Amino acid sequence: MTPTHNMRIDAQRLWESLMTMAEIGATANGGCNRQALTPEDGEGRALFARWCEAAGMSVQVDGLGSMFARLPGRENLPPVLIGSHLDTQPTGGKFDGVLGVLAGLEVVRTLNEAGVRLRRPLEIVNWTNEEGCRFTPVMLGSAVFAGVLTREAALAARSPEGAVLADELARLGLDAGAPVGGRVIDSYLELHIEQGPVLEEEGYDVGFVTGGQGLVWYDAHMRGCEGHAGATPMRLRRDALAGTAAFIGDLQALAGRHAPHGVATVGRIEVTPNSRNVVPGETRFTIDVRHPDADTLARMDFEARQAFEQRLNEFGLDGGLEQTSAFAPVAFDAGLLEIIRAQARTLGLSGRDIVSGAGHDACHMARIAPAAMIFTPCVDGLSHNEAEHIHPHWARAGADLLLRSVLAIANRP
Ligand code: HGY
Ligand code: MN
Ligand code: MN
Repeated sequence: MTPTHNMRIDAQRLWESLMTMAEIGATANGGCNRQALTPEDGEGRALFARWCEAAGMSVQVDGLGSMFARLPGRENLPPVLIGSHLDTQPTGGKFDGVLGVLAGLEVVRTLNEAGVRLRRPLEIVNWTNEEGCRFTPVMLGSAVFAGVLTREAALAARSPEGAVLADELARLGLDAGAPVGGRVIDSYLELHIEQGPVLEEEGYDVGFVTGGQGLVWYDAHMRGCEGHAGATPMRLRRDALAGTAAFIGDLQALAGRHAPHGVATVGRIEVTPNSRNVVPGETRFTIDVRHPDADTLARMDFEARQAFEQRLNEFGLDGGLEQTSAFAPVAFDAGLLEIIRAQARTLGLSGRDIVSGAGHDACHMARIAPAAMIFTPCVDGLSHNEAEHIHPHWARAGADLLLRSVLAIANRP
């Protein structure tokens, strides 16, 4: 048996697995479109399951379709979970989420080759609907597992096209009746690309993620009066899109007032009737506001709502804001982070503490067990973009650190 203190993953095999998975839902511009519970997601899930079974793991699927590939331990103790997600944005990249799931598989493949049996069982997780773009809320599978969201609310979630999550599970042959969560886990680790510019700009191999920022999502609509684009004088208009555009400007100013960490985004907008010579009567749009400090996030929530009401009045509109996702900033486990930093030192990897700008399943898991994350840099900090890219040596460094951290954590007394 290989001594564990100098074990490393097989970087070529990991890269090949990443590229094979990226072929599923591949887009013309080099990205991936495997939105949650679509046929493409189903294909990716099936491939992952085949790989896990070939590596000697048994795969369980919970009532929301989250997958748990289990490697038994020497002792029947609560398992260490390592995972992330295989679902992507519609114009997503090859690595967001996928790196964490397939690096977990690579850890098991490496342990098997070395004949190493961990003290605690290990489970690799593929969480359902992490992205939140097809179904809201974001990080839905881990939210129900962690008791942050009810199973009923999750099963009833509807996509913008009207698909219901429960029906999409059934269509993929997944059993919505299977249990979700409610079991003791030892700890949770997630490897993920940073999705921002810091680690690459500062030249670090890895990031020790100390926490995740808080987030509030809203669905908003503004309603005015459709009219003739030529004959309707400006003074008589109730233009829903003009009001929305002014509010979007307010959100930019809101983030600026709470710089450098405050962010605000309108990512999706529908205009009715969306005709070039009709004054828009209605808009429906999404809002995403985030900050690492809870009080500041609450302040941003208040200011956003205030600006929304002011613009409704100013443009003679009615409308509303419905909060659809919200979670507070979260701190990851100091003990796990110390183990990860120590393992990075033995691997000779340079790293720094960093707070995650993106939300991750680890943010929910931290509410029920010690959790921590490892980041790799990504090229130009780009993610949620088909050009998302990491260098193979970054994938190697992150996966090596995940392996060594798993060995230390799963075998600790
Ligand atoms: O929105 C997020 O932070 C994550 O990418 N789902
Ligand atoms: Mn992700
Ligand atoms: Mn993402």
